[in-house]
Formats: sequence, structure tokens, C-alpha cells
Amino acid sequence: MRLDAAAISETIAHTLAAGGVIATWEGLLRPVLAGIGERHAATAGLIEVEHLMSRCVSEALTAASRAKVPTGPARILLSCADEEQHTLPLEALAAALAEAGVSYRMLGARVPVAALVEAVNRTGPAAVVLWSHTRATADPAQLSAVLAAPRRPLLVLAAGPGWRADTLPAGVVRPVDLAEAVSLAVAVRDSLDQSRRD
Ligand code: B12
Repeated sequence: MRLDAAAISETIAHTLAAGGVIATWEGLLRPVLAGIGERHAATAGLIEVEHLMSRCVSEALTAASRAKVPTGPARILLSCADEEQHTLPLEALAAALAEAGVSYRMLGARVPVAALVEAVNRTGPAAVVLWSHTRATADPAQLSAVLAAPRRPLLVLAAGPGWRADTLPAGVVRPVDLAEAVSLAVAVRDSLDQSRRD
């Protein structure tokens, strides 16, 4: 509430160093963000806290990603849905993948579907993770477009609370949390490495 960015950043950096990305996201960042969201919903205030906190979280996760840049081809494509500005969970996934030694490409916020399909066709990722935080950005046609791409990825993940399970196209997987998204990405990377060795 004091808007003390230095203290926030120090707390996040300390927790990341002590426990790693998944524990920091689940034990510190996610509860604080959810709490800010609840207070905002109840009071219509705290927008300045939400913005400052988001920036501190983003900076800390970027620093964590840069601290361990994985080698090897980037086989995982991370993207927000069209008009989706909530990037932090995807940034947490990027940092957790870096920590697990998995290379990725991050397209970030508000990716129009044509640009997403273009990126898939140009880079041929093994897995695509499409983040939607609210119903407003969860048009399943975006997932169908990825599945119909000429270089169809092995795995398409609909991540985030925006997606409705009953509207997802067949073949799309919905991870429930950060740990599951990381496990699925690691499994795809490992199965590709294995098939290359065979
Ligand atoms: C930070 C924040 C912002 C920041 C985002 C900054 C950034 N770079 O990401 C900014 C200020 C940009 C923002 C903008 C807006 N926001 Co906002 N925002 C939030 C806030 C506080 C946290 C978002 C977040 O990172 N959540 C992560 C965690 C905390 O979410 P969670 O629900 O606990 O996570 C669940 C799952 O996602 C899953 N999970 C968690 N982490 C992970 C990770 C992976 C990889 C996976 C697979 C799953 C997973 O487990 C959880 C349990 O189900 C939320 C509150 C909230 N509860 O999310 C509001 C919230 C999402 N925002 C909201 C709104 C309304 C908006 C705006 C429309 C406001 C406006 N009028 O402009 C815009 C939307 C713009 C857009 N088109 O996208 C509402 C959405 C209401 C709704 N359901 O439609 C919320 C819920 C706040 C509220 N209570 O009113 N926002």
C-alpha cells in the first residue's frame, strides 16, 4: 500500500532466490495479485498499487528468465490472446521454463490471431501456450486457427481462467496451474529430444 517499489522488488528477488519461480508464484505473487484484484473489485481503488506491483513482478520475472537463458532451439511459443493485457502468469511460465532449462519464444500481450499463426508457421513450435485471463479475450477460434496451421504444433495449451472448458476445440489441453504448464512443456521437449536420438 506504501507503493514502495524497492521493498517489493527486494522481497520478490529474495523469495525467487530462496525458492525458485513456481514456489514464488504460488506462495507470494499469485496470492498478492489475487488480493489486489479482490480489493479493487470491492472498492474500485488500488489501481496505482496494481500497476506498480505488476511492474515489479514483471521486472523480477524477466530478471529470473535472463539469469538462466536455456540453450537449444526454442520449441515452446508463449502468447497472450488477442487484446489480452494480463501477461504476468505467462511471464511466470517463461521464467519457470528458463529455470527448467527449456527454451521458449515469448510474444507477450495482445497478439492478433493472424500474427500468432504467422509466428507458428515461421518457427514451427512443438507447443503453443495461449493465455486468456478473461472471457472477453477467450475466443476459441484462436485455438482452432493454431490447430489448422500448416505446421500444427504437437501440443496446444489453453491457459488461464478466461477459457471455458466446454468451448475448447478437440485436441486442446487446459493446464490448471503453473506447475502443470511447465510439466507439459518439459514433456514435449523431452519427447522431441528422444525422437531425435532414435
Ligand atoms: C495485474 C492485473 C492487471 C494488470 C495486468 C498487468 C500485466 N502485465 O499482466 C493491468 C493493469 C494491465 C490489468 C488490466 C485490466 N484488468 Co486486470 N487484473 C490484474 C490482477 C490484479 C492480477 C492478474 C494476474 O496476474 N493474475 C494471476 C493470478 C493471481 O490469477 P488467478 O485467478 O489466481 O489464477 C488462476 C488461474 O489462472 C491459474 N493460474 C495461475 N497462474 C497460472 C499460470 C499458468 C501458466 C497457468 C496455466 C495457470 C495459472 O490458477 C489460478 C486458480 O484458478 C487481476 C486479479 C486476478 N485475480 O487475477 C485483475 C483482473 C483480472 N483484471 C480485471 C479487469 C476488469 C481488467 C481490465 C478490463 C480493467 C480495465 N477496465 O481496463 C483490464 C483488462 C485489459 C485487457 N483487455 O486485458 C478483472 C477481470 C474481471 C473479469 N473476470 O472479467 C480482475 C479479475 C480484477 C477484478 N477483480 O475486477 N489488470
